[in-house]
Amino acid sequence: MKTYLVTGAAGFIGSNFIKYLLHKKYVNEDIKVIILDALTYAGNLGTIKDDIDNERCFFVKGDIRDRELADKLFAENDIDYVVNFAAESHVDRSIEDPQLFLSVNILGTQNLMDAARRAWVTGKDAQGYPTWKPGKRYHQVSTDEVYGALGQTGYFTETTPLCPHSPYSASKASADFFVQAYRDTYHMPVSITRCSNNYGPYHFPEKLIPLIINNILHGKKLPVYGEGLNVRDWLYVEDHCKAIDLVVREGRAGEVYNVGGHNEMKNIDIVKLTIKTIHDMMAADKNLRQVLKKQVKDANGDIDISWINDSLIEHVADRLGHDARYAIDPTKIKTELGWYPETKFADGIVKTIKWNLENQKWIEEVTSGDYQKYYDIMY
Ligand code: NAD
Ligand code: TDX
Repeated sequence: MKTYLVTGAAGFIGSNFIKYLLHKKYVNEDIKVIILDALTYAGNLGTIKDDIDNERCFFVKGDIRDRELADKLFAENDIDYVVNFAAESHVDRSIEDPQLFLSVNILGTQNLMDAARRAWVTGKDAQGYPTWKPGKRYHQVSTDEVYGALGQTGYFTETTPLCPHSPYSASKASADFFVQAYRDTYHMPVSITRCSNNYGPYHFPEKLIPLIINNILHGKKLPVYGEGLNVRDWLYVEDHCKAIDLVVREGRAGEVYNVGGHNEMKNIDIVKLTIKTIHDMMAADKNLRQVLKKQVKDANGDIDISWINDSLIEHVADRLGHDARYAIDPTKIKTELGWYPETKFADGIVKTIKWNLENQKWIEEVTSGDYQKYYDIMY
């Protein structure tokens, strides 16, 4: 029996992670998952409501910065693994409100590690280092953005020096430094994964791919920052979840593992591909056109889709401090743990678009409220 404390599991990657654990990987095994999530604008209980059964999966609404709550969770449960997804995750928002990112991403991480430390330390060794209950692991879900930006060639490896540029990546890098400081100072059993850009189901439509899909459905312009030449390395979310699960269970304590699928693409190419894929899917299946919010009839009385083309693209002001290129070298996790990306981008993008078309209720839920207000300010 293993007990996970998974923070931020009402968000994009965390929700995919708990679904993977509960319904795909450990279906017949006795695991317990405790979710801790503050349900910010990015956390949606609807995403995980069917997973919370109060037998294997429990939900607690709360803030990772809350010391009393963290201690209570450790006191009431024999937690084996902490997997920390909870974070403010959007670079553009970090430019508007850096302090929130500092507070949640750094202090939250440190608070969780301290609670784990209070619960898991058993005594001291001869040198005065804490000794730890066996089999415990604190895992930090980090990002390739902590490494900064690459030129046209080269890859981030685990030994690339951290050189963050945005308030978001600075906060994530600081959190990583704290995790490594707890490893070195207290010999805490920790691990870190640094992953490239994820895409897939339950991706909040403020991020590039779901934003583009959502805007096309509404017949809105598609904002591309600058020339759209910045490169991101895209990985299907379930492949990231598998990597985290492997590292938590089988990865060496104290280590960093980079996660990425060697799938580098320019933003403009992602946007054009998304436009073409939606157009072609709707051309092949008239029923799919019903999902369009902007419905114009063509000469035959069918829903017109001829306007779904590259003319929707609008080049807008560039992001401040926009990192030119990210690219991950995943050799370490491949050779040590046998991980590899199972979903090819050509398949993953079709699955993702299909999921968005079929889950309009979810999109409507998350784009109301706070997100809508934010959207109005930004665009
Ligand atoms: P997300 O914004 O979709 O979800 C974040 C979740 O954290 C939400 O459910 C939110 O309610 C919760 N949360 C925020 N502040 C909290 C707080 N103070 N206390 C408790 N819960 C809080 O983010 P995501 O895209 O799923 O990213 C998850 C993690 O993975 C983040 O740490 C991010 O840095 C990292 N990451 C993301 C990507 C990516 O492409 N999205 C890539 C690499 C790493
Ligand atoms: O409207 C847009 N237009 C645009 O051109 C948006 C929202 C983005 N972009 C560009 C900026 C980036 O170069 O597209 C690229 C991807 O942008 P985001 O989806 O905002 O992702 P990014 O900034 O790369 O960060 C993501 O990947 C790494 C996640 O949000 C982070 O949490 C993760 O660490």
